[in-house]
Amino acid sequence: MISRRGFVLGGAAAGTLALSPSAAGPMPRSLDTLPADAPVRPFSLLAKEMEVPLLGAGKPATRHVCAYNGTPLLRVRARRGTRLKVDFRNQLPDPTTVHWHGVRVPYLSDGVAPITQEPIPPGASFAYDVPLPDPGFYFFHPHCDETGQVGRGLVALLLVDDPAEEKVPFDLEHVIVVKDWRLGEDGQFLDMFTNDGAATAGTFGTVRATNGRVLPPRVAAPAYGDVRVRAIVADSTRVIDFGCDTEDAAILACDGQAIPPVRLDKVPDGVWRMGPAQRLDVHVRMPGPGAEVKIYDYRTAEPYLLTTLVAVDKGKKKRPFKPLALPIAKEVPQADLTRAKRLDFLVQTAAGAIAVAPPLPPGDPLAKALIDSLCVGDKTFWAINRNSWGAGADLRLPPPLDELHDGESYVLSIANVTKHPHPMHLHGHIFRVLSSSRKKGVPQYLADTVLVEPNESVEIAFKATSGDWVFHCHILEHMDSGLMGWFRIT
Ligand SMILES: [Cu+2]
Repeated sequence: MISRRGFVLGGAAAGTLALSPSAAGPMPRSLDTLPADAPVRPFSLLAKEMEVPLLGAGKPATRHVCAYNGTPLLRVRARRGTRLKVDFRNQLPDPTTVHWHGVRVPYLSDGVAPITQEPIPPGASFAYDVPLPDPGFYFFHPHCDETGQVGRGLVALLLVDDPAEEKVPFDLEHVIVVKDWRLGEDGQFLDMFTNDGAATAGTFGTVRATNGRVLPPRVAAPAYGDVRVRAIVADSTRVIDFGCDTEDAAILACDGQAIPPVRLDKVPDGVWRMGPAQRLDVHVRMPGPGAEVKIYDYRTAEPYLLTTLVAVDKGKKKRPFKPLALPIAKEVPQADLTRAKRLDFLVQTAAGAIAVAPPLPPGDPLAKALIDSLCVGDKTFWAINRNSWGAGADLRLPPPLDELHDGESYVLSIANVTKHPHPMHLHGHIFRVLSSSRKKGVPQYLADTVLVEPNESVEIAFKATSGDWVFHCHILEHMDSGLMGWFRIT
């Protein structure tokens, strides 16, 4: 089998040159985002399967949970301005890569197979150069069989601290990772990709969980104290309406990028809608001793409890609520809107089966192995401006959505003409969400992922950085069934 797969990989490299991004002309320069003398932190990272009692004690443990460094939903902290020198080893039974979501890395460290690197085979290693120029709340995950590996838990948080934040006097930080598990009654994983799901809102987990556990956390916090709640939707499918049952709460950052605080009760419906990959920092002021603050996902018919904060007397006195602002980072390149070029993109359903280029029929086991080894799905349901990411036996890389220029400013208009929301993620950039055709009264904010709802169009602006960068939906089955394109920026 190994030699057969080896043959397939070799055949792919030799036979389908159109898959290589170099077919689109000379590769762009991979630009560093920190000075060469920035402090370096060596970081060993290992991806491996393990057995974890996801359903709790007394229930069957789940096999084939994927984790980094032996810890499902691992948390990594680093200081802004540090360079992570990542020594990554793949001990999974399948190829993988590591993508540093939201981090402005040189594009050759972006982890997108087959655009920026080949998939890392089982047993192999890869060195990632990960400068951390901006403070924020990031995460990392594979960009190869993403639906399957992320679905089985291969996600880690990356919290990049700014020394200036240490002066903001929070009493407690609480992280909420929204990620369901897709398990059968025997506690074992079900298929993550289903045709019905991929063609609609995505395939949901069967068990809801917060921070990997079925029981929502109950956390003690000082009465009248200030809690920094940091929420991430690490699920492949679920969209939530983040909210809480106190009026003393304010949004401080979106996707880890600070904004002037916005009281949660001042945004429409008092909730912040977040799709897969989106993050939110919220300041919650605790009530008096013994009282509780409940944080919910209000999107489901019955609000789903994400966390209970329990106020414990620590001698703090009651005082009026005033949101604690986070320092606003200055390093993120900003678009010049007076000179920005406008580009229009339509997120749509695929017109139908696309032409199959290479000669292997889809049922052929070699074609299946080829697909597995090259990190593409085998169905096409979605498209951007009529282009679908290569799927099935169609291993051609689509042409770039556009060729942009390093240092120039762009406004992207993204219109969703499908019946489902799509959280659209642009790699390598932190963009400004300028406006929405549907959400009024929402301030502009910086982000790396923006939720575009049915019949909505949003405008985002960014200053382009050299590289080959993908732009895709973060409902992972949508991405795996066509909803991805790429920009070549030179
Ligand atoms: Cu989508």
